[in-house]
Amino acid sequence: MTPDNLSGIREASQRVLAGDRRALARVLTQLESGDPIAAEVLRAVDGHTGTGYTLGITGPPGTGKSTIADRLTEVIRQKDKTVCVLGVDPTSPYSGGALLGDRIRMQRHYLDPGVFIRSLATRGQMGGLPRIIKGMARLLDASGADVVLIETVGVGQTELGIMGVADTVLVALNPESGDGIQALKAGIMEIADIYVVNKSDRDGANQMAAYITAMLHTGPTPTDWVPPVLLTQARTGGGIDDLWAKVQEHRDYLISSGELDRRRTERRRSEFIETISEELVRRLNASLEADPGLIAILEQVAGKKAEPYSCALDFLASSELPFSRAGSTPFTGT
Ligand SMILES: Nc1nc2c(ncn2[C@@H]2O[C@H](COP(=O)(O)OP(=O)(O)O)[C@@H](O)[C@H]2O)c(=O)[nH]1
Ligand SMILES: [Mg+2]
Repeated sequence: MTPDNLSGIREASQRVLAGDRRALARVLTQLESGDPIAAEVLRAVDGHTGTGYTLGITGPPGTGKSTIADRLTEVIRQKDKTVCVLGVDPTSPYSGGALLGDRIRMQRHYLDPGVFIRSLATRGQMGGLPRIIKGMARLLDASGADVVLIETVGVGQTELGIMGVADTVLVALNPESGDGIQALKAGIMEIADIYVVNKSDRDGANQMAAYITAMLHTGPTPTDWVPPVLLTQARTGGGIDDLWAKVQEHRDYLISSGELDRRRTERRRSEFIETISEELVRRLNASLEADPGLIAILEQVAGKKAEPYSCALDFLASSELPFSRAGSTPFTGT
């Protein structure tokens, strides 16, 4: 880092901590693009994180997650708390932009200095949330957000990632949804702290809620918190006050049981490990294209001049990774 960079980092960090939205937006962009400046800002603001509360909203497409986020924002603002909304949508075709519908809906909050909205298109990234969401949420927290709302779309396994970011996870489903049943079967059960049957103006809302409740009672309940099932009509705002009250209740439960600290501690551990493994894969892929030595080995392996498994282990042993030598017994697949 040059002295220029250092003073830039200091200034950016101070601005983020002061809640400067433009500085915040810039650092988020830097984080997205892998700019090392963002890592330094995260380092600088780390001691100022932990006061914000992170709420994840997930569920199948079209269930009303954005509408719920919009309504919750309204309720939270009425309580004079500040909100940051992070929308994560892998299908969004706009680079770094929101789905048009979301933008229009959230428009009324754009002029409110107590609301910061950001969306993230995860172009083609499969298997869960992009890891940098965690850093983003921490930046928003450091900037003074009382609540960080994160909307993610999907069902089942791809949504498990939200557990790694949010303190409380809401799962939104709809009455008539076969997709709801699918979601439940696909393992979304394990991630919900609160269920929301939205569009309860439609037929079958009570049945859907009863179905979820029944499923909950057959499944294992590993903690004292039994996820409640709430009915909402996000389009008109119905049930949103109750939903926010439940979120508070869950938060209180997490705090009094020590679970909030446990979740957050685990989140930091896994972010560290995930970052290393993701970075290693990224660097490996870069080397596969640029490192003549590695390219030569790869050709030998491909051309049956060398054996892939033993060669991979040899390569690891000869590379400069700190954990590539002693004691690194290879995974044997058993
Ligand atoms: N009937 C009804 N429609 C709703 C309700 N909440 C949201 N919607 C509509 O459902 C559609 C999808 O909502 P959206 O929030 O974009 O869903 P998302 O894809 O889960 O974010 C929109 O047309 C909303 O207006 C509701 O309570 N009742
Ligand atoms: Mg949405």
